[in-house]
Amino acid sequence: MALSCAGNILKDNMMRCVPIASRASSWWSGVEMGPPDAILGVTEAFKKDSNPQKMNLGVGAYRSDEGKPFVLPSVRKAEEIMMAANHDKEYLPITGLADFTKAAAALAFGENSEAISNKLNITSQAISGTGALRVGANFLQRYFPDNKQVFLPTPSWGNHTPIFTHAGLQLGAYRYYDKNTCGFDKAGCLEDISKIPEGSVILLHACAHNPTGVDPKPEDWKELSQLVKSKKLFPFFDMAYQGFASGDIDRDAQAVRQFLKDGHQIMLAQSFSKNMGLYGERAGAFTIVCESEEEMKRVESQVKITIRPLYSNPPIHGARIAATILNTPDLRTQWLGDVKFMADRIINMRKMLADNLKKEGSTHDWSHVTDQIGMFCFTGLTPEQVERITKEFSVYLTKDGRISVAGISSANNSYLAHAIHQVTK
Ligand code: PGU
Repeated sequence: MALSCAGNILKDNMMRCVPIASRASSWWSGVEMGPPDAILGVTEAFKKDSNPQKMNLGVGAYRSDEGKPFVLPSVRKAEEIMMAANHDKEYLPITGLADFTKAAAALAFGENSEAISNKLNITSQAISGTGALRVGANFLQRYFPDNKQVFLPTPSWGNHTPIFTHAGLQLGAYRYYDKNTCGFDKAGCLEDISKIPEGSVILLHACAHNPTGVDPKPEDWKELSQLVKSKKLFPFFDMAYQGFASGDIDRDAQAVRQFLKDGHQIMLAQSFSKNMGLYGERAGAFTIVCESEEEMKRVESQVKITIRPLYSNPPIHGARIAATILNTPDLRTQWLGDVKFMADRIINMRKMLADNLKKEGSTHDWSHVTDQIGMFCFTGLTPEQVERITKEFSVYLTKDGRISVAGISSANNSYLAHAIHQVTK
Protein backbone atom coordinates (compact mmCIF):
# COMPACT_ATOMS: atom_id res chain seq x y z
CA MET A 1 0.00 0.00 0.00
CA ALA A 2 1.31 3.47 -0.88
CA LEU A 3 2.51 5.41 2.15
CA SER A 4 1.06 8.67 0.86
CA CYS A 5 -1.64 9.65 -1.63
CA ALA A 6 -1.07 11.94 -4.55
CA GLY A 7 -2.52 15.44 -5.12
CA ASN A 8 -6.07 16.19 -4.04
CA ILE A 9 -6.41 12.80 -2.39
CA LEU A 10 -6.72 11.69 1.27
CA LYS A 11 -6.58 8.41 3.11
CA ASP A 12 -9.91 7.14 4.48
CA ASN A 13 -10.20 5.12 7.68
CA MET A 14 -9.41 1.89 5.80
CA MET A 15 -6.17 3.53 4.63
CA ARG A 16 -7.48 3.72 1.04
CA CYS A 17 -6.65 6.77 -1.08
CA VAL A 18 -9.90 8.62 -1.87
CA PRO A 19 -10.54 12.08 -3.40
CA ILE A 20 -11.12 14.72 -0.69
CA ALA A 21 -14.54 15.59 -2.09
CA SER A 22 -15.94 12.12 -1.34
CA ARG A 23 -15.62 12.61 2.46
CA ALA A 24 -18.31 14.50 4.43
CA SER A 25 -17.28 18.18 4.66
CA SER A 26 -16.17 17.92 8.31
CA TRP A 27 -15.80 15.39 11.08
CA TRP A 28 -18.20 17.51 13.10
CA SER A 29 -20.98 18.11 10.58
CA GLY A 30 -23.30 16.00 12.74
CA VAL A 31 -22.77 18.11 15.89
CA GLU A 32 -25.91 20.05 16.76
CA MET A 33 -25.97 23.53 18.29
CA GLY A 34 -26.49 23.33 22.05
CA PRO A 35 -28.29 25.87 24.23
CA PRO A 36 -26.29 28.58 26.05
CA ASP A 37 -25.50 27.85 29.70
CA ALA A 38 -28.40 28.86 31.98
CA ILE A 39 -26.11 30.97 34.21
CA LEU A 40 -22.90 31.75 32.31
CA GLY A 41 -24.93 32.37 29.13
CA VAL A 42 -26.56 35.36 30.88
CA THR A 43 -23.15 37.06 31.12
CA GLU A 44 -22.58 36.47 27.40
CA ALA A 45 -25.90 38.16 26.57
CA PHE A 46 -25.16 41.01 29.04
CA LYS A 47 -21.81 41.75 27.38
CA LYS A 48 -23.52 42.29 24.02
CA ASP A 49 -25.98 44.91 25.43
CA SER A 50 -24.94 48.55 24.81
CA ASN A 51 -27.40 50.14 27.32
CA PRO A 52 -25.24 52.07 29.85
CA GLN A 53 -27.74 51.25 32.62
CA LYS A 54 -27.49 47.50 32.05
CA MET A 55 -27.13 45.26 35.11
CA ASN A 56 -25.74 41.73 35.27
CA LEU A 57 -27.46 39.92 38.13
CA GLY A 58 -27.00 36.52 36.52
CA VAL A 59 -23.77 35.03 37.78
CA GLY A 60 -23.07 34.76 41.50
CA ALA A 61 -19.96 36.90 41.62
CA TYR A 62 -19.39 39.62 44.20
CA ARG A 63 -19.07 43.19 42.96
CA SER A 64 -17.91 46.29 44.85
CA ASP A 65 -20.42 49.08 45.48
CA GLU A 66 -18.99 50.64 42.31
CA GLY A 67 -20.12 47.54 40.43
CA LYS A 68 -16.55 46.35 39.87
CA PRO A 69 -14.96 42.92 40.42
CA PHE A 70 -13.47 42.88 43.90
CA VAL A 71 -10.12 41.45 44.91
CA LEU A 72 -10.09 40.99 48.67
CA PRO A 73 -7.41 43.07 50.46
CA SER A 74 -6.36 39.89 52.34
CA VAL A 75 -5.85 38.14 48.98
CA ARG A 76 -3.65 40.99 47.70
CA LYS A 77 -1.61 40.77 50.89
CA ALA A 78 -1.24 36.99 50.55
CA GLU A 79 0.01 37.45 46.98
CA GLU A 80 2.62 39.95 48.18
CA ILE A 81 3.84 37.42 50.75
CA MET A 82 3.92 34.74 48.04
CA MET A 83 5.86 36.96 45.62
CA ALA A 84 8.47 37.62 48.29
CA ALA A 85 8.76 33.90 49.02
CA ASN A 86 9.82 33.28 45.41
CA HIS A 87 8.01 29.92 45.15
CA ASP A 88 8.74 27.45 42.37
CA LYS A 89 6.12 26.15 39.95
CA GLU A 90 6.57 22.41 40.41
CA TYR A 91 3.67 19.97 40.09
CA LEU A 92 1.59 19.51 43.22
CA PRO A 93 0.84 15.98 44.46
CA ILE A 94 -2.40 14.49 43.04
CA THR A 95 -4.34 15.56 46.13
CA GLY A 96 -2.87 19.05 46.08
CA LEU A 97 -1.21 21.37 48.56
CA ALA A 98 -1.26 19.86 52.05
CA ASP A 99 -1.13 23.27 53.80
CA PHE A 100 -4.29 24.14 51.91
CA THR A 101 -6.25 20.92 52.31
CA LYS A 102 -5.57 20.74 56.07
CA ALA A 103 -6.70 24.32 56.56
CA ALA A 104 -9.75 23.85 54.33
CA ALA A 105 -10.94 20.83 56.31
CA ALA A 106 -10.44 22.69 59.59
CA LEU A 107 -12.36 25.67 58.25
CA ALA A 108 -15.34 23.47 57.45
CA PHE A 109 -15.24 21.08 60.41
CA GLY A 110 -13.99 23.48 63.08
CA GLU A 111 -10.64 23.65 64.82
CA ASN A 112 -11.57 21.01 67.41
CA SER A 113 -13.05 18.50 65.00
CA GLU A 114 -12.81 14.90 66.18
CA ALA A 115 -12.91 13.64 62.61
CA ILE A 116 -9.73 15.58 61.91
CA SER A 117 -7.90 14.70 65.13
CA ASN A 118 -8.77 11.02 64.59
CA LYS A 119 -7.51 11.24 60.98
CA LEU A 120 -10.81 10.11 59.52
CA ASN A 121 -10.96 12.64 56.68
CA ILE A 122 -9.29 12.46 53.34
CA THR A 123 -9.31 15.99 51.97
CA SER A 124 -8.03 16.54 48.47
CA GLN A 125 -7.60 19.80 46.63
CA ALA A 126 -10.06 20.09 43.75
CA ILE A 127 -10.69 22.38 40.81
CA SER A 128 -12.93 24.60 42.91
CA GLY A 129 -16.42 23.60 44.02
CA THR A 130 -17.45 22.26 40.64
CA GLY A 131 -14.36 20.05 40.42
CA ALA A 132 -14.89 18.80 43.97
CA LEU A 133 -18.48 17.84 43.15
CA ARG A 134 -17.37 16.08 39.99
CA VAL A 135 -14.59 14.12 41.72
CA GLY A 136 -17.20 13.16 44.30
CA ALA A 137 -19.66 12.12 41.60
CA ASN A 138 -17.03 9.99 39.84
CA PHE A 139 -16.00 8.44 43.14
CA LEU A 140 -19.63 7.62 44.01
CA GLN A 141 -20.19 6.12 40.58
CA ARG A 142 -17.28 3.79 41.11
CA TYR A 143 -17.38 2.94 44.79
CA PHE A 144 -20.74 3.81 46.31
CA PRO A 145 -22.15 0.44 47.33
CA ASP A 146 -25.87 0.94 46.92
CA ASN A 147 -28.27 2.25 44.33
CA LYS A 148 -26.19 5.18 43.03
CA GLN A 149 -29.14 7.56 43.03
CA VAL A 150 -28.48 11.15 44.07
CA PHE A 151 -31.37 13.24 45.39
CA LEU A 152 -31.23 16.99 44.77
CA PRO A 153 -33.39 19.69 46.35
CA THR A 154 -35.96 21.33 44.07
CA PRO A 155 -34.70 23.71 42.83
CA SER A 156 -30.94 23.34 42.96
CA TRP A 157 -27.89 24.91 41.33
CA GLY A 158 -28.29 24.25 37.61
CA ASN A 159 -24.94 22.53 37.22
CA HIS A 160 -25.69 19.82 39.80
CA THR A 161 -27.75 17.84 37.30
CA PRO A 162 -25.08 17.55 34.57
CA ILE A 163 -22.29 17.02 37.12
CA PHE A 164 -23.99 13.88 38.45
CA THR A 165 -25.55 12.59 35.25
CA HIS A 166 -22.33 13.01 33.24
CA ALA A 167 -20.67 10.87 35.90
CA GLY A 168 -23.27 8.18 35.22
CA LEU A 169 -25.45 8.59 38.32
CA GLN A 170 -29.25 8.62 38.46
CA LEU A 171 -31.03 11.65 39.89
CA GLY A 172 -34.00 12.05 42.18
CA ALA A 173 -35.51 15.11 43.85
CA TYR A 174 -36.90 16.26 47.17
CA ARG A 175 -39.08 19.30 47.89
CA TYR A 176 -37.23 22.23 49.40
CA TYR A 177 -38.73 25.58 48.44
CA ASP A 178 -42.24 26.81 49.10
CA LYS A 179 -43.39 29.12 46.30
CA ASN A 180 -46.21 30.50 48.42
CA THR A 181 -44.03 31.71 51.26
CA CYS A 182 -40.80 32.10 49.24
CA GLY A 183 -39.32 30.16 52.18
CA PHE A 184 -38.27 26.66 53.28
CA ASP A 185 -40.88 23.94 52.67
CA LYS A 186 -40.01 22.05 55.82
CA ALA A 187 -42.98 19.69 55.81
CA GLY A 188 -42.55 18.84 52.11
CA CYS A 189 -38.81 18.38 52.54
CA LEU A 190 -39.13 16.00 55.50
CA GLU A 191 -41.93 14.06 53.81
CA ASP A 192 -39.97 13.59 50.57
CA ILE A 193 -36.74 12.66 52.33
CA SER A 194 -38.58 10.05 54.38
CA LYS A 195 -39.58 8.40 51.08
CA ILE A 196 -36.09 8.30 49.53
CA PRO A 197 -34.94 4.67 49.15
CA GLU A 198 -32.42 3.56 51.75
CA GLY A 199 -28.81 3.68 50.60
CA SER A 200 -29.27 6.70 48.33
CA VAL A 201 -27.15 9.84 48.27
CA ILE A 202 -28.73 13.12 49.34
CA LEU A 203 -27.17 16.37 48.21
CA LEU A 204 -27.46 19.21 50.73
CA HIS A 205 -26.50 22.85 50.31
CA ALA A 206 -24.53 23.60 53.48
CA CYS A 207 -25.60 27.25 53.61
CA ALA A 208 -26.90 30.08 51.42
CA HIS A 209 -28.89 27.69 49.23
CA ASN A 210 -28.54 28.41 45.53
CA PRO A 211 -30.77 29.59 43.85
CA THR A 212 -33.32 30.29 46.60
CA GLY A 213 -31.34 31.98 49.39
CA VAL A 214 -33.46 29.93 51.78
CA ASP A 215 -31.76 27.85 54.50
CA PRO A 216 -33.19 25.50 57.13
CA LYS A 217 -32.85 26.87 60.68
CA PRO A 218 -30.36 25.23 63.09
CA GLU A 219 -33.22 23.22 64.70
CA ASP A 220 -34.36 22.12 61.23
CA TRP A 221 -30.87 20.85 60.45
CA LYS A 222 -30.96 18.75 63.63
CA GLU A 223 -34.17 17.16 62.45
CA LEU A 224 -32.85 16.65 58.94
CA SER A 225 -29.73 15.01 60.30
CA GLN A 226 -31.79 12.53 62.35
CA LEU A 227 -34.03 11.74 59.40
CA VAL A 228 -31.12 11.26 56.99
CA LYS A 229 -29.57 8.92 59.54
CA SER A 230 -32.70 6.89 60.23
CA LYS A 231 -33.34 6.54 56.50
CA LYS A 232 -29.72 5.39 55.99
CA LEU A 233 -28.98 8.05 53.38
CA PHE A 234 -25.50 9.26 52.49
CA PRO A 235 -25.11 13.06 52.84
CA PHE A 236 -23.05 14.94 50.26
CA PHE A 237 -22.68 18.60 51.28
CA ASP A 238 -22.03 21.33 48.75
CA MET A 239 -20.51 24.27 50.61
CA ALA A 240 -19.86 27.02 48.09
CA TYR A 241 -20.74 29.98 50.33
CA GLN A 242 -19.21 29.52 53.79
CA GLY A 243 -19.24 33.01 55.32
CA PHE A 244 -21.58 34.47 52.75
CA ALA A 245 -24.82 33.59 54.47
CA SER A 246 -24.23 35.28 57.82
CA GLY A 247 -20.80 36.86 57.45
CA ASP A 248 -19.58 34.34 60.06
CA ILE A 249 -17.74 31.25 58.80
CA ASP A 250 -18.53 29.19 61.92
CA ARG A 251 -22.24 29.94 61.87
CA ASP A 252 -22.38 29.01 58.19
CA ALA A 253 -20.72 25.66 58.92
CA GLN A 254 -23.38 24.69 61.45
CA ALA A 255 -25.14 22.15 59.23
CA VAL A 256 -21.94 20.32 58.29
CA ARG A 257 -20.79 20.26 61.93
CA GLN A 258 -24.20 19.07 63.16
CA PHE A 259 -24.08 16.10 60.78
CA LEU A 260 -20.53 15.26 61.90
CA LYS A 261 -21.56 15.49 65.54
CA ASP A 262 -24.42 13.11 64.81
CA GLY A 263 -21.94 10.58 63.45
CA HIS A 264 -22.62 10.84 59.72
CA GLN A 265 -19.84 9.91 57.33
CA ILE A 266 -20.22 12.86 55.01
CA MET A 267 -18.79 13.92 51.70
CA LEU A 268 -18.06 17.61 51.22
CA ALA A 269 -17.34 19.89 48.27
CA GLN A 270 -15.83 23.26 49.26
CA SER A 271 -15.30 26.30 47.11
CA PHE A 272 -13.13 29.34 47.79
CA SER A 273 -14.49 31.16 44.73
CA LYS A 274 -16.89 33.29 46.72
CA ASN A 275 -15.58 33.62 50.26
CA MET A 276 -12.08 34.50 49.03
CA GLY A 277 -13.16 35.93 45.68
CA LEU A 278 -10.87 33.42 43.94
CA TYR A 279 -13.31 32.69 41.09
CA GLY A 280 -10.78 32.21 38.32
CA GLU A 281 -8.17 30.55 40.51
CA ARG A 282 -10.26 27.39 40.92
CA ALA A 283 -9.42 26.74 44.57
CA GLY A 284 -11.57 24.09 46.20
CA ALA A 285 -11.48 20.96 48.29
CA PHE A 286 -13.13 17.56 48.33
CA THR A 287 -13.49 15.57 51.55
CA ILE A 288 -14.67 12.11 52.49
CA VAL A 289 -15.06 11.21 56.16
CA CYS A 290 -14.22 7.58 56.85
CA GLU A 291 -14.78 5.18 59.73
CA SER A 292 -11.12 4.66 60.63
CA GLU A 293 -7.69 5.91 59.64
CA GLU A 294 -7.04 2.60 57.92
CA GLU A 295 -10.19 3.00 55.81
CA MET A 296 -9.24 6.62 55.08
CA LYS A 297 -5.90 5.45 53.61
CA ARG A 298 -7.67 3.02 51.28
CA VAL A 299 -10.21 5.65 50.23
CA GLU A 300 -7.41 8.18 49.71
CA SER A 301 -5.63 5.81 47.34
CA GLN A 302 -8.78 5.56 45.23
CA VAL A 303 -9.41 9.32 45.30
CA LYS A 304 -5.95 9.67 43.77
CA ILE A 305 -6.76 7.02 41.16
CA THR A 306 -10.00 8.91 40.38
CA ILE A 307 -8.26 12.27 39.97
CA ARG A 308 -5.11 11.23 38.10
CA PRO A 309 -6.71 10.58 34.68
CA LEU A 310 -9.03 13.60 35.03
CA TYR A 311 -6.46 16.38 35.42
CA SER A 312 -3.43 14.74 37.05
CA ASN A 313 -2.95 17.34 39.77
CA PRO A 314 -4.53 20.68 40.65
CA PRO A 315 -3.44 24.29 39.99
CA ILE A 316 -1.16 25.77 42.62
CA HIS A 317 -1.65 29.53 42.79
CA GLY A 318 -5.17 29.80 44.25
CA ALA A 319 -4.50 27.07 46.80
CA ARG A 320 -1.38 28.90 47.91
CA ILE A 321 -3.33 32.11 48.36
CA ALA A 322 -5.98 30.35 50.44
CA ALA A 323 -3.35 28.47 52.48
CA THR A 324 -1.38 31.68 53.13
CA ILE A 325 -4.53 33.40 54.37
CA LEU A 326 -5.80 30.55 56.49
CA ASN A 327 -2.41 29.75 58.05
CA THR A 328 -1.20 33.30 58.80
CA PRO A 329 -3.05 34.50 61.92
CA ASP A 330 -3.08 38.24 61.09
CA LEU A 331 -4.11 37.62 57.53
CA ARG A 332 -6.81 35.20 58.59
CA THR A 333 -8.28 37.84 60.88
CA GLN A 334 -8.17 40.35 58.04
CA TRP A 335 -9.89 37.84 55.72
CA LEU A 336 -12.70 37.21 58.23
CA GLY A 337 -13.26 40.97 58.14
CA ASP A 338 -13.29 40.92 54.33
CA VAL A 339 -15.93 38.17 54.31
CA LYS A 340 -18.07 40.06 56.80
CA PHE A 341 -17.68 43.23 54.73
CA MET A 342 -18.97 41.47 51.60
CA ALA A 343 -21.83 39.73 53.44
CA ASP A 344 -22.86 43.03 55.05
CA ARG A 345 -22.90 44.88 51.73
CA ILE A 346 -25.22 42.22 50.34
CA ILE A 347 -27.50 42.46 53.37
CA ASN A 348 -27.59 46.26 52.89
CA MET A 349 -28.49 45.90 49.23
CA ARG A 350 -31.39 43.63 50.22
CA LYS A 351 -32.76 46.20 52.69
CA MET A 352 -32.35 48.99 50.21
CA LEU A 353 -34.10 47.01 47.47
CA ALA A 354 -37.05 46.20 49.72
CA ASP A 355 -37.31 49.91 50.71
CA ASN A 356 -37.03 51.07 47.12
CA LEU A 357 -39.76 48.68 46.01
CA LYS A 358 -42.01 50.18 48.68
CA LYS A 359 -41.10 53.69 47.49
CA GLU A 360 -42.01 52.67 43.94
CA GLY A 361 -45.47 51.90 45.32
CA SER A 362 -45.28 48.12 44.93
CA THR A 363 -47.97 46.44 46.99
CA HIS A 364 -46.50 42.94 46.75
CA ASP A 365 -45.02 41.29 49.82
CA TRP A 366 -41.26 41.57 49.30
CA SER A 367 -40.26 40.38 52.78
CA HIS A 368 -38.44 37.43 51.20
CA VAL A 369 -35.93 39.89 49.71
CA THR A 370 -34.61 40.54 53.21
CA ASP A 371 -35.47 37.13 54.72
CA GLN A 372 -33.43 35.15 52.20
CA ILE A 373 -29.67 35.03 52.71
CA GLY A 374 -26.42 34.69 50.81
CA MET A 375 -25.62 35.91 47.37
CA PHE A 376 -28.96 35.25 45.77
CA CYS A 377 -32.53 36.38 46.01
CA PHE A 378 -35.18 34.18 44.45
CA THR A 379 -37.45 37.05 43.50
CA GLY A 380 -40.52 35.13 42.39
CA LEU A 381 -40.42 36.84 38.95
CA THR A 382 -41.99 34.61 36.31
CA PRO A 383 -40.09 33.68 33.12
CA GLU A 384 -42.25 36.22 31.24
CA GLN A 385 -41.39 38.96 33.73
CA VAL A 386 -37.71 38.03 33.47
CA GLU A 387 -37.91 38.32 29.71
CA ARG A 388 -39.55 41.75 29.98
CA ILE A 389 -37.14 43.16 32.56
CA THR A 390 -34.22 42.09 30.37
CA LYS A 391 -35.74 43.43 27.16
CA GLU A 392 -37.09 46.70 28.54
CA PHE A 393 -34.57 47.52 31.27
CA SER A 394 -31.41 45.58 30.34
CA VAL A 395 -31.52 43.82 33.71
CA TYR A 396 -29.98 40.38 33.21
CA LEU A 397 -30.84 37.44 35.48
CA THR A 398 -31.48 33.73 35.19
CA LYS A 399 -34.88 32.59 33.86
CA ASP A 400 -35.89 31.17 37.24
CA GLY A 401 -36.08 34.72 38.66
CA ARG A 402 -32.87 34.48 40.67
CA ILE A 403 -30.87 37.69 41.11
CA SER A 404 -27.34 37.91 42.39
CA VAL A 405 -27.77 40.57 45.08
CA ALA A 406 -23.98 40.92 45.10
CA GLY A 407 -24.29 42.50 41.65
CA ILE A 408 -26.45 45.43 42.87
CA SER A 409 -24.86 48.73 43.93
CA SER A 410 -26.16 51.75 45.89
CA ALA A 411 -26.20 53.67 42.60
CA ASN A 412 -28.42 51.28 40.62
CA ASN A 413 -30.54 49.82 43.44
CA SER A 414 -33.46 52.21 42.77
CA TYR A 415 -33.24 51.57 39.01
CA LEU A 416 -33.64 47.86 39.72
CA ALA A 417 -36.58 48.47 42.07
CA HIS A 418 -38.23 50.59 39.40
CA ALA A 419 -37.68 47.90 36.77
CA ILE A 420 -39.02 45.14 39.04
CA HIS A 421 -42.09 47.23 39.91
CA GLN A 422 -42.79 47.96 36.25
CA VAL A 423 -42.85 44.27 35.29
CA THR A 424 -44.71 43.03 38.40
CA LYS A 425 -47.37 45.71 38.98
N1 PGU B 1 -22.01 24.90 44.17
C1 PGU B 1 -22.91 25.89 44.18
C2 PGU B 1 -24.14 25.73 44.99
C3 PGU B 1 -22.68 27.04 43.44
O1 PGU B 1 -23.57 28.03 43.46
C4 PGU B 1 -21.50 27.17 42.66
C5 PGU B 1 -21.23 28.37 41.82
C6 PGU B 1 -20.59 26.11 42.73
C7 PGU B 1 -20.88 24.98 43.49
C8 PGU B 1 -19.29 26.08 41.99
O2 PGU B 1 -18.48 27.15 42.09
P1 PGU B 1 -16.93 27.08 41.73
O3 PGU B 1 -16.60 28.39 41.15
O4 PGU B 1 -16.72 25.93 40.82
O5 PGU B 1 -16.27 26.88 43.05
N2 PGU B 1 -22.33 29.00 41.28
C9 PGU B 1 -22.32 30.36 40.81
C10 PGU B 1 -21.22 30.64 39.81
C11 PGU B 1 -21.51 30.44 38.36
C12 PGU B 1 -21.68 28.98 38.00
O6 PGU B 1 -22.83 28.59 37.76
O7 PGU B 1 -20.67 28.25 37.98
C13 PGU B 1 -23.71 30.73 40.32
O8 PGU B 1 -23.88 31.85 39.82
O9 PGU B 1 -24.65 29.94 40.50
